[in-house]
Amino acid sequence: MNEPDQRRRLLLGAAAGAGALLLGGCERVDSRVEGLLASASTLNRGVHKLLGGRRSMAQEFSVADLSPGFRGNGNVDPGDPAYRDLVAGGFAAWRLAVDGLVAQPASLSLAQLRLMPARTQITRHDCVEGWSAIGQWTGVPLARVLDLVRPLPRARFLVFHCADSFGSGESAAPYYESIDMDDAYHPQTILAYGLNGQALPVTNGAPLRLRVERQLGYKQAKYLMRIELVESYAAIRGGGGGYWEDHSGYAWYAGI
Ligand SMILES: Nc1nc2c(c(=O)[nH]1)N[C@H]1C(S)=C(S)[C@@H](COP(=O)(O)O)O[C@H]1N2
Ligand SMILES: [Mo]
Repeated sequence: MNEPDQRRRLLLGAAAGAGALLLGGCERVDSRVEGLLASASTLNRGVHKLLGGRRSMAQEFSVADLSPGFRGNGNVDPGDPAYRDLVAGGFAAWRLAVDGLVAQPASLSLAQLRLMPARTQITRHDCVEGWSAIGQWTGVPLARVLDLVRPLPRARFLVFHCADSFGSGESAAPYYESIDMDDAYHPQTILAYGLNGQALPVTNGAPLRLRVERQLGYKQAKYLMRIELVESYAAIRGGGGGYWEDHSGYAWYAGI
């Protein structure tokens, strides 16, 4: 039996188990099953697993398919003072912190990231606001960074903390996002420092942004400052696992 078949069988088995619990009456529905059924994004994630598997690859394109330009969306020129200082210094002082549930926390400069194995991929970005663009991204596979920091067995999610925020003063809410380990180790999940053969521009998230190619635009966190490995994101900010999840009820798992 090949691997997707095995996964499918496991999942169908789990679904049958859940059904049996439901038939047994409400008092017997265990809370894990309730949580699963309550969450559309969990269902979406389950469906993704079922259809071809989470390890399937997003479509890649050729240079001929590239959009003439890659538009920016959301924050495109963050005014946050700490970020302005980094821009002014040509990002020489920028570091990516990787910490939380890891054996070996790291603080990585752009030069260090550029020395690591690189991957270039041409993919389509789909924004829920109704536009798409095809761009060529270059960066270090997130899996290689995880190899350096060695996640602890308890780590289940990666939270990406960004330099930019929406709103100002007291009500300023930083952008952030999160993904699970399946996506973190996926070969097309990269920390990109290049777009269309150039250094990643400020518009698109300089100096480093996430590309997690099987999910929608809002998961592609720009202006990365810190990756925190956690067991749960429930206690972080609004608890939804991301800025738009917290503020507009977007699905946590935005599979495409
Ligand atoms: N830090 C940060 N990341 C972000 C956003 C943002 O405003 N801030 N916007 C998101 C949304 S909704 C989209 S569609 C893409 C846009 O990426 P682009 O500016 O490169 O087009 O980034 C996502 N990541
Ligand atoms: Mo978006």
